[in-house]
Amino acid sequence: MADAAFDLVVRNAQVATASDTFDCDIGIRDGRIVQLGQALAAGRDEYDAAGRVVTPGGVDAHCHLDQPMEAPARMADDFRSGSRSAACGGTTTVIPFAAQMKGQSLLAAVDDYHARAEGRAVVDYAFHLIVSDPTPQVLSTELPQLIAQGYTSFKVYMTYDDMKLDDGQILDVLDVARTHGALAMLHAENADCIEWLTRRLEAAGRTAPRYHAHARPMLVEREATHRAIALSQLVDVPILIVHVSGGEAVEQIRWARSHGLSVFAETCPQYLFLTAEDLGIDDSYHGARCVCSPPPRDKRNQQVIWDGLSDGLFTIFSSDHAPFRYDDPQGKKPHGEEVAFRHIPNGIPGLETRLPLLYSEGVLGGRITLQKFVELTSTNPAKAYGLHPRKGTIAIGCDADLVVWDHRDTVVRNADLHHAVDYTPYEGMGLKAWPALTLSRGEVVWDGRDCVAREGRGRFLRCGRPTLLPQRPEGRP
Ligand code: DUC
Ligand code: ZN
Ligand code: ZN
Repeated sequence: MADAAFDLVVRNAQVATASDTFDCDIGIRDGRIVQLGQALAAGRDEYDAAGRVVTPGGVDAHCHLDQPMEAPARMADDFRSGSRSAACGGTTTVIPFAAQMKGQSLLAAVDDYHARAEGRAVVDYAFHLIVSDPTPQVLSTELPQLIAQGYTSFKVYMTYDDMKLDDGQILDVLDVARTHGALAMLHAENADCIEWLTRRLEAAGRTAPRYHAHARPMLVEREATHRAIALSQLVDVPILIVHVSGGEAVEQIRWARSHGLSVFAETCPQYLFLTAEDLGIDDSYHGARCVCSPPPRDKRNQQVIWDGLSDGLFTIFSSDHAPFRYDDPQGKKPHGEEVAFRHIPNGIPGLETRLPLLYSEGVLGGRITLQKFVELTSTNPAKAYGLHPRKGTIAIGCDADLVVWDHRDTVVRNADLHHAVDYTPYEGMGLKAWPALTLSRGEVVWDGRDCVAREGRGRFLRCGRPTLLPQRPEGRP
């Protein structure tokens, strides 16, 4: 059909956005949504969604892909396998981290990360920065330059020896965020408390994976969350606390909100579906699979996280996909050894399962509305990182990034996933839905059976200013 009005029409969709649900056909041309309505004209291609729920493609605003690591650790997923896995789970935009090593220029870190992504990604991607060495050159020149070029968010660590900043350094980078309109993401755990506890556990011979959770109790997250809030208040700049794991951190954030502070929060599937027991109830090494930071807590804390998702405490739901193979000398068994918990690479895979888990257990489980699901997984991350409205919604003019949902019983099996990790923490879990189709800029990237995307088709996205808050008029301090 040479002169069809549309390249593709998705018919009979039950469209869900962060605010509405409506039945319509979706007309797509040149990768964008160009018409929404009933009985649209024929397209060159047609897909009958047959009354199925259609949501905007997911925006996974916290994932780690091919991030340079200290040997022997190596991330299992590069931009190819990671973005394929994303597409198959309904995610059409990923925002991993260009990480500065101490002593390295931030510009060099970004150049290196582009080289890792180019020609490999199958869905669109933007970069956050990780600032681990805020030298005068970085603060005065590199960071402002990168923010202006579309890298408008950066992560700051309060723990991890190779990444952490002290309070004075955090104040310095928050000040840059304020001046240049960037969003700072904070990893809030108290490094000195963790080190002190780790040494005591080691002295007592308690080095099995499960002790990772003992070394990072809720208290160390609560204290750092409080401190991060205070630092942002001092500078008068919004912040986003990433991967919030439980009640005591949530209480700090509620306190900040009740005092009118712009403190945003993100949580992740592991804090809804895993507990510290998944790190082991005895000294076996299997629990290394679920070693991540902050660690999963308990059932009571899971409920606090669910409550925060439904009542607006959380703004963003991300995977924190940090892919390390279990049975691998570059993964959870460094040099092939079962090591003390301090040496186990932190992180679990979750790019592909993020949306199906929350859709099944949250929306179909009656815990959150469909609108809230879209808001948390797509619209808000797109707004927070300046990608909205191109990404994160279904409206005329947006990129045609769409997920058609199939409501069917399925069981999570790592063998069915597309990442390069040799396990999923959710193996055997029964779900009620999975994407039947994922479109990225109008192209099918997941057809319900296979990833059919061409390697390298994913485009780099320059981020604008965060639009979660009313914008200050230009030039006003
Ligand atoms: N914790 C992080 O801070 N990043 C990656 C994975 C993890 O567990
Ligand atoms: Zn982190
Ligand atoms: Zn992370």
